[in-house]
Amino acid sequence: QTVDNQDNLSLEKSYSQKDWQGGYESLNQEYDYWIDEIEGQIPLELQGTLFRNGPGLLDVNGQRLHHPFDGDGMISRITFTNGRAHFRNRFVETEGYLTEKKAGKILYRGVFGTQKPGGWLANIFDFKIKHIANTNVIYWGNKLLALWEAAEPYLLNPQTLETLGNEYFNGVLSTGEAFSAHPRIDPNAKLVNFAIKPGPTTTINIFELNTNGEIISKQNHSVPGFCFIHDFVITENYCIFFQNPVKFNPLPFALGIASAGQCIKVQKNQPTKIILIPRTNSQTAENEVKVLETKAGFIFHHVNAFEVGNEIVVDSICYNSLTEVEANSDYRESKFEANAPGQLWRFNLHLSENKVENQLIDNRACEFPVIHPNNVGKPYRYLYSAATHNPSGNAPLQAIWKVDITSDTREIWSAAPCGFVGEPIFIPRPNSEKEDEGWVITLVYDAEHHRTDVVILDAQNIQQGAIAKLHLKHHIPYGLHGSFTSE
Ligand code: 3ON
Ligand code: FE
Repeated sequence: QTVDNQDNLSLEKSYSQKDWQGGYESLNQEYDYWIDEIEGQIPLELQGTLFRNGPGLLDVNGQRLHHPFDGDGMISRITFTNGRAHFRNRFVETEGYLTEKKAGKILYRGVFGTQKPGGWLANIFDFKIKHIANTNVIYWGNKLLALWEAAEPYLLNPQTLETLGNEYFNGVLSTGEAFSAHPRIDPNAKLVNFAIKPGPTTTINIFELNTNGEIISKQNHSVPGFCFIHDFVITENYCIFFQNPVKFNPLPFALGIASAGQCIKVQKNQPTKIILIPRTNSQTAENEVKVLETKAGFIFHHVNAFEVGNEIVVDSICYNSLTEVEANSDYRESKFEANAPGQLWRFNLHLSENKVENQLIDNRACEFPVIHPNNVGKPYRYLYSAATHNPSGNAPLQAIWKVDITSDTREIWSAAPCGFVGEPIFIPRPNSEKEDEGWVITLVYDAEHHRTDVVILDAQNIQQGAIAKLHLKHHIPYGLHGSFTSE
């Protein structure tokens, strides 16, 4: 299914490119202050800390990075306490961040197109990629960890956000070994994560961690072919991976012409392989890896998965094609309308028949889906995501969208035309009973004031708009993922 272009023509553009671009300016300063400009009221019951990660720098001393995903990780922390909120941000001090800062120039190649200045000659046969820590941040087992899918986590001090070094979980992880940026937290008090070691055959590692932050199991699996797998889902018995149909030609990377990420091409007519790996505690009779096939385009993020008898349901955000990071282009000039939108799909995996059915749930472009933490890996009713203002076509994320799967209804709050939203986080109200009883919090870049707001919505009434809007003293560049902890 594709978006109806006729439809788009009749919809008014909800943003200006220039406004959107403002959110991709670097933030060079590290702040530490109580937020004093607040519209509305922070609910007294909302207690805890929101951590966010994302590229804080889009340039090194004026040399622009080729793509935001190559930007150094910066942690933002908002702590809610007794109706007040405190802000702090700090860069993850990876080796690459520190040495480039000192040198005042780009010294490393990035995964998404950033090259050392000087053309291919300056990059040829340099296989060293800059390790950054810009994709997610979690607080688990009393450890604050900044995550990036191609390397080991960075351990941070939760009070000061100071970088303490890499985390190896008592030596279970080895130097340079990956730990993905998309752990799933099983409501049964376990954190499940994976790691991809790509090659002609790819290794998928699966880790389960207890609440002390110790790795209690580590599995290795080999799958044929190259993998670019950014996210996964869990159910009671399985870890589920969608192996996007891609091929990797390392030659342009070796020759210094292109980055590793630019050498990944989607094979449009090839199927997506769905790999189901039993969890260590799996109760199923046949404890074997299953592989199903479907057509799914390209997937970065999944919403959730759950088992219903012999069937597994997986909800995901699918793109018809992967937007390529071209060599001589400026991502800030990116024509949204020309790129495939991410859309919400449901996959029904019929395990006994080895059959997959898929169905588009809604036309609206969306990203960064989230659900109630108690429903991870289980049947669920509500999801929240960032979405476009308009119901079809592709555009920047300007709205927070709630989808009620059971009643097939939606609610939306839009920050258009000058607001641009990030990933929503759902926070259950203490002692709540209903699945949507709680708050949805997101960072909204306000182009009119070139600053970012922390927006708190009532999850049961998204449409009514912010119950509190906290104006920061500065902007935060568009981020990736984060998490909330009430500890
Ligand atoms: O070939 C291997 C495959 C692989 C997985 C080797 C590799 C090192 C190139 C590699 C590494 C991949 C990495 C480091 C991926 C990092 C991804 C990242 C930082 C972010 C991904 C974000 C995804 C989405 C969908 C974001 C969307 C954002 C918006 C719509 C709003 O701006
Ligand atoms: Fe992600």
